[in-house]
Amino acid sequence: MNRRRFLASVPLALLYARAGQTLAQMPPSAGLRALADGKSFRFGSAIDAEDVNNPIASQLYIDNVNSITPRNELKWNATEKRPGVFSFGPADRLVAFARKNNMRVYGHTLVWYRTPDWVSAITDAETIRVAMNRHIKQVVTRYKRSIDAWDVVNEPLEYDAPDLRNCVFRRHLGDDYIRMSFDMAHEADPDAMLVLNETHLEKKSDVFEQKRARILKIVEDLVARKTPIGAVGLQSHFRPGLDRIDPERMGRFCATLKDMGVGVFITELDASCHFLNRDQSFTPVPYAEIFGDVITVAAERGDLKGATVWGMSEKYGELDEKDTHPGAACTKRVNLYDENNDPRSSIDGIKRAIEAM
Ligand code: 9MR
Repeated sequence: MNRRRFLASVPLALLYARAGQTLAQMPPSAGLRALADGKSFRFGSAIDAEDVNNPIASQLYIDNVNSITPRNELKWNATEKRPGVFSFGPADRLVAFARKNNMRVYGHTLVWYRTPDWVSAITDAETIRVAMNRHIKQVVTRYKRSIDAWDVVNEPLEYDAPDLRNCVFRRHLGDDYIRMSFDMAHEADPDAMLVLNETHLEKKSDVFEQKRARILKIVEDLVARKTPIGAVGLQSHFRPGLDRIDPERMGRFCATLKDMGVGVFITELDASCHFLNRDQSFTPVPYAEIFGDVITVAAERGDLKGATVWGMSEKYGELDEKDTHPGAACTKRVNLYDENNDPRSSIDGIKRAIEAM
């Protein structure tokens, strides 16, 4: 019996006992997965390579999601640190975990301004085009049978402005680098759903409305040129105390995409708390609302292809930027389970959103 079969045969309670935790700390056994499967809804989480070696962390994924997104393992920085030298070990382990547990895998990400130094040092169009093509072809082809959706271009716009980023790809190939990336990915896997992933598209503010308008223009151009874009990714990293969802304008955005035959995907849903104390008059909305509302609006107004949270448990999760924000209300980004692996109300919000589908 291999380790996985052995672990699968051990009741969860026993795993907790073995890991020195009390039964009271166990998450509820009926996680979100059964609900999502029942609704044929793709519900996922970002995962780190080390999570699959930890029986408690991995059980949280098994209980809750039918899709995983490797958080960092498929980024250019991880897969092709040196030109033409590819390494896939950690990504392969996550894909194997998904296969064993009958989960889908969402690929993040092919073309992003955060590249290895050798890529950003490229100085001409032909060299960057060849590097892009080799990278996309190699990575997408390798996972053709195991990854069915890709963030092809990630964060093409400035964080707080509606302008295209001056990344190395755009510097040498012009705005057309976006279309080229999608065409290259489609050539490598014609069946994959190809996604344009961006920040702040779900939030209130005039600048973010301008970002929505800019993304719509890009998608319109892609569709007009018959470039195969399946969805726009709404990252949905919420900063309670600073920003909140704009149901009306986000809804209109999702509906406009739907009219063009393009879906939406909630790709990186989580909350941070370093802004909580910034606005004393701000009443933070409960996490159930933050996590639930964005899925509900996308499902009601757009063609929602799935939703992914950017981490399952704060116990194994990423540090928030507390150090740079004195007085921050917490140290970890808010996920579905807290630092003791106790469920948060974010789970209830997601549950309600999926139940209503
Ligand atoms: O959560 C990711 C963190 O572990 C990485 O260090 C960082 C840089 O690669 O990226 C984080 O994930 C980001 C994602 O790739 C793109 N959207 C914003 C995410 C959160 O910062």
